Amino acid sequence: MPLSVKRSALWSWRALLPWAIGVVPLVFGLVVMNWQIERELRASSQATTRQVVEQVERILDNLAQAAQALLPLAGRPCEEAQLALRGEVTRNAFVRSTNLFQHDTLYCTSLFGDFDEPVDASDYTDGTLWLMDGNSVTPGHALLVYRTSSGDRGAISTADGDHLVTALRLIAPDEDLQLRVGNAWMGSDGVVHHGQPPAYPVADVTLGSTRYPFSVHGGFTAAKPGELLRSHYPALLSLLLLLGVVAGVVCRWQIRRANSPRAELRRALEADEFLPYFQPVVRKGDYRWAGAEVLMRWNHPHEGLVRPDLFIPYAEHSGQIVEMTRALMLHTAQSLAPYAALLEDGFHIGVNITADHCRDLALINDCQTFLQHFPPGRVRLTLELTERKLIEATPATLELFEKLHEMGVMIALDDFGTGQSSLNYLRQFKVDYLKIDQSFVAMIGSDALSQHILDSVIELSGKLGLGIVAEGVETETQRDYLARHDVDYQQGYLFARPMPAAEFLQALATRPGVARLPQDAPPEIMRG
Ligand code: G
Ligand code: MN
Repeated sequence: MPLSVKRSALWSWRALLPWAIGVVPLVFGLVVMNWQIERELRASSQATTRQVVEQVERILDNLAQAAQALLPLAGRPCEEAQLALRGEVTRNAFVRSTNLFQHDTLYCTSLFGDFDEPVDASDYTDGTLWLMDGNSVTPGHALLVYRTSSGDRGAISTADGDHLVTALRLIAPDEDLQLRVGNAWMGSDGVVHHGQPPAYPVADVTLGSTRYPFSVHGGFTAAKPGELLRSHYPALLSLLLLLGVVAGVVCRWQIRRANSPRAELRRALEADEFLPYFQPVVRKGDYRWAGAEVLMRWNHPHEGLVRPDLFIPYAEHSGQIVEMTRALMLHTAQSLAPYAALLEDGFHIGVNITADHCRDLALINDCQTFLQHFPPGRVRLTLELTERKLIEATPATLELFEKLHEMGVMIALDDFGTGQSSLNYLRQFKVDYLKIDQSFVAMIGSDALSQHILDSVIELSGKLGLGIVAEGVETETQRDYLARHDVDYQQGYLFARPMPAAEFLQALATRPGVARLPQDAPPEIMRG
């Protein structure tokens, strides 16, 4: 219901709110799912690092067992010990080679027997463990070396790097894992590096062994949570998307509903924003005020005073016009009744009524309530029915109009000449007045055909004994023409524009020649 020409901004909060509400479930869901995925990844990372630690400890248990068994042989001649060295290699699944050393020299190996190579205890973390990137037998191939000693003698056992790679790869194929020994580390590609290993962006976990000086480091790449989200939660994601759409649509619908003409009119009715304006109707001859037409105005909190043609069509369409008219009649009675003394006896009060209002006998009550505010005979209530939307002549409506007549309520056919009422219609409803539409009055002196219609209407009303009111009188030429043709009443800007109740009462009180002088009128309207 546009009440003014200004348009609301395209991207107002009303347009944006449904989108914002629609996005909420998705964002909220994504945050929760992301949190859930990170928790799962961390738990998985913790479990896999523990498994890898256990597997590497198992390998080292093999190495330690072999080395411990050989330790008593350290210092003995190689030919004496060689068979025992080979025996340990054969018995232990993970042991690739066994060696003996004395005085920092490796002097006996399971592969070559007698040997001569320096051994540096500082290569070993805690003197025990060394992650080598290769030796003379297999250069560039990782080796895990275990060392145990007693005094300056000791035994060394080695495990092939392939066992470590297998552990890293098989336990967690889709997780990145590293084995760290001192300054050296190895990824699942089997290459040994030195220095600080890279940290993992997601679920970075480091777990050290309690029994051997190594640790296992696990985690995931930054892309992992996104991959999981897409592969694990497609149904949940679609559900969230659907929820978002539903929430957005519901929100939009609610906003529309709250801003619908119906809701806005209901609010205005409850806030009592519909006011009566009064336009005097003057009598032929002396042009004194014989009555007034009540015209509805909407005192809108933001739009100011709104003209009825901008909202009456909506009110008629929604059926709210009946309640609005009822409120307007009450308002009118309440503002005029205290100053009833200012009105001549038989002062006409014209109220515009829509066809919907004539559906049942409630209109009788409304008229009674209105008239009860005034001393008997002080006002003549006239119901103005527009000729554009005629009331159907049913037994119920005919009964209604019969009753209205008995109460002394008059009927005026508004905008006469614009519709198509028949003589029969005028008779059936016992119409008292015809209000000639202002378009005909405007043609006085100019349009020959309209003037002919005007003359015919005046003549017809005379023959039918109907009173006649000319609307929209703006010039003295029009006024005088209508006076010459014996039109009973005139209404228009020439005499007065529609005005609020206070101004109307003020004018009534101060006009010269008002029949009844307002001795009994309260003083506030006499001022100004
Ligand atoms: O349809 P109905 O006759 O009830 O409405 C009267 C309408 O005519 C109101 O909108 C009122 O403001 C308007 N009106 C009253 N007098 C004049 C007038 O002299 N000239 C014009 N143009 N409009 C008028
Ligand atoms: Mn009217």
